[in-house]
Amino acid sequence: MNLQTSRRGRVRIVALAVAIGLLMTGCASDAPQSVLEPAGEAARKADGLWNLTFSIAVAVFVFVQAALIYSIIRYRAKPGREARQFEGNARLEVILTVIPALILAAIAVPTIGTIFDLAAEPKGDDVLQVTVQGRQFWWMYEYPDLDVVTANELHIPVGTPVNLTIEGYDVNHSFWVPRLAGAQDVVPGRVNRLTLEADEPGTYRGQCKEFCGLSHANMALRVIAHEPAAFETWIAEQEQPAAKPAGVLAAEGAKLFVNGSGDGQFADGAACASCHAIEGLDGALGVIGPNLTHLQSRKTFAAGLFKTNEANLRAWLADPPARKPGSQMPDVGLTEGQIDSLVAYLETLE
Ligand code: HEC
Ligand SMILES: [Cu+2]
Repeated sequence: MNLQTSRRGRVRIVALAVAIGLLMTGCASDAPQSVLEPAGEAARKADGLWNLTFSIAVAVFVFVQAALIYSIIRYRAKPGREARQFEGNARLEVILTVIPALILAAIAVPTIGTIFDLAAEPKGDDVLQVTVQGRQFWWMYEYPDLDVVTANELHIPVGTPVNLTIEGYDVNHSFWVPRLAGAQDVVPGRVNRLTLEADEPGTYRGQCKEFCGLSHANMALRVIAHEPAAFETWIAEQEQPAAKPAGVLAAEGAKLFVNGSGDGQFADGAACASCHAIEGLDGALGVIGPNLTHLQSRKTFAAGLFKTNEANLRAWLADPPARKPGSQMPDVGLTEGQIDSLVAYLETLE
C-alpha cells in the first residue's frame, strides 16, 4: 500500500466512524428530541406546514432532476449531431416563470396563516403565564400569577397552552424545545413571546440555539410536563419557603450563605446571598444567579450540565468556571470546611 491509498483508507474509516457515531445518537434514552416528532399543538402546526412544503419541494426536485437526466441522455453528444442554435422563447419563459410563481403563491397561503396562528397569544382562563429570561448560561423562569421562581427546569401542565414572555438580560440567546415549539430569540431590550404546549407527561429537552459565549453548548434546559394534579402539587411545593436548616452543619452553612466568612465576603468573592435568593432565609435576596429555594427539586443544575447530587455540588462550589467555562458564578475561594457546611445546607433545600 502506498502513502496515498493508506491515507484514503484512514479518511474512510474516520468518515465511517463519524457516520456510525451520528447514527448511535438515535439510541439515546430520550431520543428523538426532534422537530419531526412534535409533542404538542404548537409544534404540530409547524410540523404540518413543514410536511406540506417539504412534499411540494420533493415533487419539484424529482420533476426537475428527471427532466435533467432525460435531457442529458436524450440529447447527449453523438458523432454528426449538432446542437440547434436559437435565442429566446417567450412562451417557454413565461411558462417557466408562472409555474414557480404559482407554486410559491400556493405555499404562501398556509405559511402566512401558520405564522399568524403561532404568533397569536393564547387566550383563556387556563393559559399558564411564565416569564423566561435567558442569561449567560442558564434560564430563569418566573410564574407571575403563582409566586414561583425557578431555573433551568420548566414545569408545565399537559394540555394547557403556556404563554412564555421571553426577556433578554445580557447577550442574545434563543429558547428552543424542538418537540414543543419553534425556537424564539432572546434579545436584551426586547420582549418576545412563544406558546408551548405538551400533550403527554414527560421530559422534553431544549437548548439555547444562539451562540452566546463560552458555555453556549452547556446552556440546555428541560421542560417537565405533568398531569394537571401533579402540576398543582409541584406548584404548592414551590410556593413554600425553604425548610429551616436542620442540624449544626446545615445551620452553619446557612450562616455562611448569607454572611460569608465575615462581613458578607469569602476569601475571593462575595457571599452566596448577594447573588442567590432563598425564600425564608433572611438576607438571601440576590437575583444574579438562580433562585435556590428548592434547588433539590431540580434533577440537574447549571443548565442541565450536572445531576443534582452531593459530589457534583461540592465540585461546583470549589470552582464553578472550571466546571462550566465562562460561568458567571466566580470561584469565591471556599475552604473544604466551608464547602462541607454549604453543601449540607444546600442538601436541605428540598
Ligand atoms: C457573583 C454572583 C454569585 C455568587 C457570589 C455565587 N453564585 Fe452561585 N451562581 C451564580 C450564577 C450566575 C449561577 C448560574 C451559573 C450557570 O449555570 O452558568 C450560579 C449557580 C449556582 C448553583 C446552581 C443552581 C442551579 O440550579 O443551576 C448553585 C447550587 C450555587 N450557585 C450556589 C452558590 C453558593 C453556595 C454560593 C456561595 C458560596 C454561590 N453560589 C455564590 C452566581 C453566583
Ligand atoms: Cu447560547
